[in-house]
Amino acid sequence: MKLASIATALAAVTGITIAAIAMPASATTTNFGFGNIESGDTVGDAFASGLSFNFTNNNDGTVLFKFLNNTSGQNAIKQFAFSVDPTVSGLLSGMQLNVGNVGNVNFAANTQNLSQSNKISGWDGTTFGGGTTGGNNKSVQVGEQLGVKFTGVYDNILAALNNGSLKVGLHVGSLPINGTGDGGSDSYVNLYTPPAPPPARVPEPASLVGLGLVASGMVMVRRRRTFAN
Ligand SMILES: [Ca+2]
Ligand SMILES: [Ca+2]
Repeated sequence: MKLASIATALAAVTGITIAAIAMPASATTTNFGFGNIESGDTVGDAFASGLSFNFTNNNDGTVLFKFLNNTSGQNAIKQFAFSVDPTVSGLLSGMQLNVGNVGNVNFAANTQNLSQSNKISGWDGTTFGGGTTGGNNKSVQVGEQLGVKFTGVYDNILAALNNGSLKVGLHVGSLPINGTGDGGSDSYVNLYTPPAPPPARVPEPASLVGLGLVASGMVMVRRRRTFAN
C-alpha cells in the first residue's frame, strides 16, 4: 500500500486529516539537546547529554524557551547566549527573563561573549543572552529551570534552529575537576541537523569496470617489469 493510501485509510478511520499527519512542525513544544564544542575544553564533556532546552508556542505571537539542567553534582548553568545570523535578524525580540523559573534561579540580560564560541562553526557573536545574578545560588542548578520569553514566530524559529542560522550556547560552571574540585567550567552549543550536502557523484558501473581494468593492467605491467629485472 502506498503512503498516500495509508494516510487516506488512516484519515478514514481516525478522522485526522493528511495535513495534520504531514506537519510535525505544528507541535507546540520542541526539545533540543546540547553538544560539546569541538576542540574546546573537555572538563564538562561528560555532562552534555544532561543539558537541554525546549521552546513552546504560546499561540499569541510569543514563545517560551526553558533551559534545563538534568545533570548530576554541583554543575550550574551560569549563562545562555543566542547567536542569530543576520539573514534572520528579526527572529526573536522583546526578551523577558525569569518567566516560569523552577527553583532558585534569577538571570539578568547581557550580551557577554560565550567562552569557546570562537570554536563554534557559524557562530555570529552573541546577539543576546543572560547570566546569573548571583553566582551558583541564582544559576540553574541540577533539577532547576530558567524560562525566557520572546516575541517571535514559532515555525520560523524552529526552521532557523534546524538550519543553524539560530544557535544557542550555554556556559556551565562548578564542574568537577579530576573528581576532586568543583571549579571547572565549559561551554556547549545546541545540537541540530546540518543541511544535507549535495549528493556525491557516484561513478557509473561502466567507468568502475574501466578503472578496474586500468588497475589490473598496471599490476600486470609492474609484474612484467619485476620479471624483466
Ligand atoms: Ca567541552
Ligand atoms: Ca539555583
